[in-house]
Amino acid sequence: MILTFTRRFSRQALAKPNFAYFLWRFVGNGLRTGRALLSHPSHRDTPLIASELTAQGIVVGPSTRFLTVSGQQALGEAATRVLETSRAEEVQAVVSGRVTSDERQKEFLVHLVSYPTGMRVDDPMLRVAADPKLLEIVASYLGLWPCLHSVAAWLNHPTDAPPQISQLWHRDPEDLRLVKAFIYLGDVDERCGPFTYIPRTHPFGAEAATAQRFDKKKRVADDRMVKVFPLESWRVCTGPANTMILADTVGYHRGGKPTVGSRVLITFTYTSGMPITERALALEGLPDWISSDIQRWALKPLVGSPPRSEAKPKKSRKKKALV
Ligand SMILES: O=C(O)CCC(=O)C(=O)O
Repeated sequence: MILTFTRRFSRQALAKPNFAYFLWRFVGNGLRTGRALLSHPSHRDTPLIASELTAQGIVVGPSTRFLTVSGQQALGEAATRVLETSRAEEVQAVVSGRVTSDERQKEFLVHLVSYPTGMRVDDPMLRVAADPKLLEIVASYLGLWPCLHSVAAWLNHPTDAPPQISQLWHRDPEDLRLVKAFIYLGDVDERCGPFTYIPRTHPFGAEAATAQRFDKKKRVADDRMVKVFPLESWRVCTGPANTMILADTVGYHRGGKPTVGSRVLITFTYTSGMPITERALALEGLPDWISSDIQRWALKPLVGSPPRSEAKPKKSRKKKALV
């Protein structure tokens, strides 16, 4: 029932809280909101990071700023595996153009991981995604304990085609407010297709109302966007390996269009317990390494089928990795 209200606002950044938002936050996600309101941050810099995310819609820094020590160790393991996959013959054949990508839509992207039968609980990517500090930051921004929605690893490579799909400015549809994390596994400069964001165009951001003029179109090209938001206001997220970006991607953003070299990254999406689109991820069980309630709440809905109180989601296409 609540989804009937929230779905109407998918891919829109609310400038002010409305009825659908209150229903979503305090009824649909009432328990998650209560847990967030009653918990105190265990990491000293969480409030500062969350307030930057609240004001700008984006925060960028080295992964050490957002992850606990064990999360950083898990990231090291995950990065080794993903980078190894990115060097596999099948992947390089797509990058060099010898073979066409089996990704029907995004020909500029190779999926490096997939979980058709569910993600293994000992997967290091899951440990990073469920890192307690990262979850605490996301919870502090959303004002509710989040749920992990998706996990992916991509290799973006140059193509001859003009910018398309996620390479054009857009808003994401998964929830009324959400957080996406991107972790670069290699250095990313202007030529590798950095993630780019227009600060303050996220829900309740200072530019949310101004940016609504683009909302009739699903995708917007640079030449239109620049007329309202000048180049200097764009946040172009270049950075060395291990640069981590947290962004509410309901705010306007666009993805990499590499011109030289490729970009390898890991990405996670966090939503409320009542997302608008279907979770693309299932877990074989609840990991035994979980040490806190916030982790349990982030992962439990992914085990088996979603509980009734959680989303009754819209269909989304499952991604298939090449290797
Ligand atoms: O490729 C990127 O940098 C961003 C991808 C994107 O637009 C998205 O995840 O919504």
